[in-house]
Formats: sequence, C-alpha cells, structure tokens
Amino acid sequence: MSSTYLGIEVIFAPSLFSTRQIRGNSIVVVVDILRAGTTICAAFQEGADKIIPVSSIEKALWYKEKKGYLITGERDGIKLEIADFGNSPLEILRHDIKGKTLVITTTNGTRAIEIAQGNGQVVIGAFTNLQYVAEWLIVQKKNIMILCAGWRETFSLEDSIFAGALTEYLILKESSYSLHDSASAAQEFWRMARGNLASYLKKGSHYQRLVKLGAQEDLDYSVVLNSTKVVPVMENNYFKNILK
Ligand code: 3SL
Repeated sequence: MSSTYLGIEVIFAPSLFSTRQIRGNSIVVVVDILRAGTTICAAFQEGADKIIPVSSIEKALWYKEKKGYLITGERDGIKLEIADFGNSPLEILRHDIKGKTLVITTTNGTRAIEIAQGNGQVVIGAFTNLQYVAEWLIVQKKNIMILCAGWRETFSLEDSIFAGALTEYLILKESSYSLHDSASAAQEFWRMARGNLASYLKKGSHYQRLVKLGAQEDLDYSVVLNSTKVVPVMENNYFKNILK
C-alpha cells in the first residue's frame, strides 16, 4: 500500500470509537494527558519494565495479591486505597521503579486503552513524548487513529489539543498523510493553544478538578514537550517502552 493513502483521524471521546470502522493497517494512539498517559510515560522514563493497564480495581488487586506488582491508580483523581502510588507522574518519579512491573487503573485512561485493544497496535501519546511517538508513527507507515480518553465518555480540552499537536507534527514531517475533518479540527485547537499551552489548558474542567485536588505540579509537568524519551507500545496485555 502506498503511504499516499495513509490517514489521520481523531476520535474525540471513547463513546465514539465503536462508531468508527477501524481500517486495516491502523495504529490507535491513546491519549490521556491528565494524567494516565503522562504517568505511563513518566514511569517508563524512570525505568519501569512493563505497565499493565486494567480498567477495574478488582483486577488491579488481583495482580497485587497474586503477582506482587506495584499499583498506580485513582478514581475521580483520588489515589486508591490499594495503590502504591496515585495516578501522578511526579509521585512515580519520587520512587525507584527500575525494572519493576506496574499495574495502572484510572477513571478514563485505562478504559480508553481497553476499548482500543484488539483494534490494531496501541501506543500512548502525551505532550511529554510528542516528538518520540510521532517519529515512531511515521516509520510505521500506517493509518493513525488518535483516541482521546476524555472525561466520562465526553470531550476533553487537553486530549483534543494534544491530538492536534500530534497531527501537526506528523503532517509537517510527512506531508502525504490525508487528514480526516476531525484531525483538521484538532489541528486548529492546537494552533490556538500552542502560544501559551499551560494557560490555555486552564480552561479545561479536568484541569480545574486537579487544581482543587492539589495536583498543580502534575499539571505543570504534563504540558512540557518531549521531556520523556519513551514510546509505550502494547504487546499482549501490557505496555513496553520500545525505545529502551
Ligand atoms: O481519568 C483518568 O484516567 C485519569 O488520568 C484521571 S486523573 O487525572 O488521575 O484524575
């Protein structure tokens, strides 16, 4: 297949994913900027070996009890009682997790990952690994579906703006991608926001929720471009950093 026909599409909320025909030869980029995707990238940057995403707390507990894996997780932004770490990139960075397997369960991010599984390759995209995930995607020469985790099945500002940033990066480096209308719209969001990303994202409802929960440091960390040289790609039921 010629790369001329490769496309980029953005799915702005998980609830829309089932309505899309996943084309053969596709990669799904799952995006949860605040904070699951950014946490996964931070954990790999710190040397985690594998990260297993699960959508239920029961499953996470099973891994802790049966396998002794570390748990990172939250519901509605609040650290789970069974968790070793909250869903916080900065909390992860304060611990030695080199060579460890982590299990992650979150309100929206791990659910979006679960939806994407079984539909082609799955990779995590975040502002912190923007350049690295984009360069990897270009080499794969596949259709790209950017799936935004959003909040409770609906649109979220930060994930949609990231989808635009990734679209822009991809199209600048490889102009033969064709853009679905959703990707063009996301690109416009990014162009509006990029001059002052941190301040633009403050308009987002989840951003405000995390401010109230005292997570300002995570918010600041999550908007730094290319700070984690990692590309988390799903193999079987876990992510590995393929740049390791
Ligand atoms: O919903 C999610 O997956 C989380 O990333 C939400 S939070 O940022 O941890 O509140």
